[in-house]
Amino acid sequence: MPKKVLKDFEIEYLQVLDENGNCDEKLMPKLSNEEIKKIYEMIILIRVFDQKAFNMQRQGRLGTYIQFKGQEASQVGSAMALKDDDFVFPMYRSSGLLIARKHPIVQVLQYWNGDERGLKSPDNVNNFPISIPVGTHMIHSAGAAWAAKLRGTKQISISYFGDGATSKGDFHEAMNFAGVFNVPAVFLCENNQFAISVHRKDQTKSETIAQKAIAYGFEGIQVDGMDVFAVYKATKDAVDKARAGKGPTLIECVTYRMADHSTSDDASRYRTKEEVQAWQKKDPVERLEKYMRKKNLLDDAYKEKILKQSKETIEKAVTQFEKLEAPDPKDMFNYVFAEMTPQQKEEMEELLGK
Ligand SMILES: Cc1ncc(C[n+]2csc(CCOP(=O)(O)OP(=O)(O)O)c2C)c(N)n1
Repeated sequence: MPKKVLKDFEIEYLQVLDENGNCDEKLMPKLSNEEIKKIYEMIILIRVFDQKAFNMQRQGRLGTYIQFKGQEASQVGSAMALKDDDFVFPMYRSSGLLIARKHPIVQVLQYWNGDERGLKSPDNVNNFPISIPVGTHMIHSAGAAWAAKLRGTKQISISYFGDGATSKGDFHEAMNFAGVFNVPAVFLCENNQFAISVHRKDQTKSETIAQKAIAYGFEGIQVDGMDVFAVYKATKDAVDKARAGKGPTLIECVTYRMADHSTSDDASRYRTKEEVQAWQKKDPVERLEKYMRKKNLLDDAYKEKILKQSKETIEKAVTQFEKLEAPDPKDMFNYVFAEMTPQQKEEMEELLGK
């Protein structure tokens, strides 16, 4: 029987910086020393934030929190390749991304304390609200990309989601739509190996997530998601391509969720210490520091200074956050629909003790 040979049935794997901080100069994206330092400083800032937010949740000072430790390079590397007016559709694990996208830290804390005002995007950037429902925002992102195309604005739209989200119909609908209408969309999957306790290998029979793009007629690329230069390069290439009218890209960042799924999870029940330790060796911060030391961009004094500065920035935001007035609980009901449903009215009255 004749066989159909598919073109482009190859999945590129991109790594620029290895675990020992050695860089493949041929693949290294164009970044000035100042830009590399800016990337490093943002990575440290969000790592400090992540730990602080987790600690605050444990101390009862924050309602809930979702850690992104291990995924800093995926979030900062991709954010640095975007323009402020590009559309960004984050997921619940995207706090670091939002901070890298100029979202005030105070507001990120506000959001995790149950105050929806925390998700109001600053006027000068187009950050959409965090999607707690898994994957639903990918469709919105494809739609925003279509709007940008129809308006001819040269904006691109990017959505962030996990490996688990690729099992949702929304992922396939968004990818199909984006392919058919050739919209300027980038789909960025942070494949952190888990959907709560479900391991990546139980999520899909496909060898890679990236290859799923082939079925929708566009390019998929797999990158080392703990290598900030690889993530930056892949995102920049995808974004430039989308802006030039050449359609969508799926980027799979292969990374690891170092922490529990959420503050209500205990990952030690479904994965071994050895597995976590093996991934720790790939840590995005350590390998960037090793690289920067070799290039004389980092020494102990600079490292200490950045850590201290980051802690101060976060502490300042925490102080500001803790002085904020709590939101009115009625807001929960008031702004869902133009008018409250009878059930909402009943729930509100119950909450207010009427
Ligand atoms: C539509 C929907 N279904 C189920 C859930 C419950 N849920 C929360 S997180 C999660 C796992 C998602 O895993 P993945 O997409 O890999 O992202 P990760 O949390 O690993 O970053 C599930 C099933 C949800 N939030 N939304």
